Amino acid sequence: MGARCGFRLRKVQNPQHGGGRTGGRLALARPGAGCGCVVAPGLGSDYGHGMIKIYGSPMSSAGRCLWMLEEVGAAYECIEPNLRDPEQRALYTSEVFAGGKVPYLVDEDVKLFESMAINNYLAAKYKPELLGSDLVARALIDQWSFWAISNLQPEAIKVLLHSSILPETQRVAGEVEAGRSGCARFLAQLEASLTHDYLLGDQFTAADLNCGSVVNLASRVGIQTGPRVTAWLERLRARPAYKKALAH
Ligand SMILES: N[C@@H](CCC(=O)N[C@@H](CS)C(=O)NCC(=O)O)C(=O)O
Repeated sequence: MGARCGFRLRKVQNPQHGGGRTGGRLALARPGAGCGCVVAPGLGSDYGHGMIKIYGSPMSSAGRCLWMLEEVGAAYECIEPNLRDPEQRALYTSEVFAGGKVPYLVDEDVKLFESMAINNYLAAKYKPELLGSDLVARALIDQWSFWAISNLQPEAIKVLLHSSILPETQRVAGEVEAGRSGCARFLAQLEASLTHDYLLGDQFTAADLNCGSVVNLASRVGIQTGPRVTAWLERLRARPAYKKALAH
């Protein structure tokens, strides 16, 4: 039923905060709706009270939140709405997240959008060491997270949109070039800053995950990275949490 609606649900119970790991698909029936099975967005599933719900697919901005959920070992269910489907879009935006964007996190009474904010919340709740040990470390983590999402990501998305996502008639070659050159500028800055294994030194922190998820996107759309950034990205991709969340 879920497949017919394009709605997918994956449940993950991590050992640290909730048991073994399982997976599945689910759609909840609601009479009267058109597609045979009707998603009941955000109203919960049979999968247990109190489990974090994260809306969005690994290929979207929610991917970095799935990676963080795996890093911290929280139990969660991942709901993948198809926001291109008008019926699902209408349901989700009216009943779950008014902004119409994923990721969206529901943790009992806590409801959050914006992937970086979600990640810092998850780290603070389950694995505070990922946010560094002092004020300056925390500021640097914010710095790299905001830098990545406000500088690098728009350039990488420009390349993605105008090289593959938009219909061919709407693609503008100049935008691809502009995006490539923007990425090159920011990645040169990152290359010069990466003097250790990780952004803040020898320890992996939320800065690496948040920034790395954006560099990963740039790399996936064919942007070249320098030797330090390439080695750092390989280090991040080798993490078990990255593999569980994103490498499929
Ligand atoms: N800055 C936001 C970006 C959210 C965003 O743009 N999400 C996209 C998917 S990657 C989305 O939901 N698009 C659907 C739409 O705009 O209708 C974040 O990092 O959470």
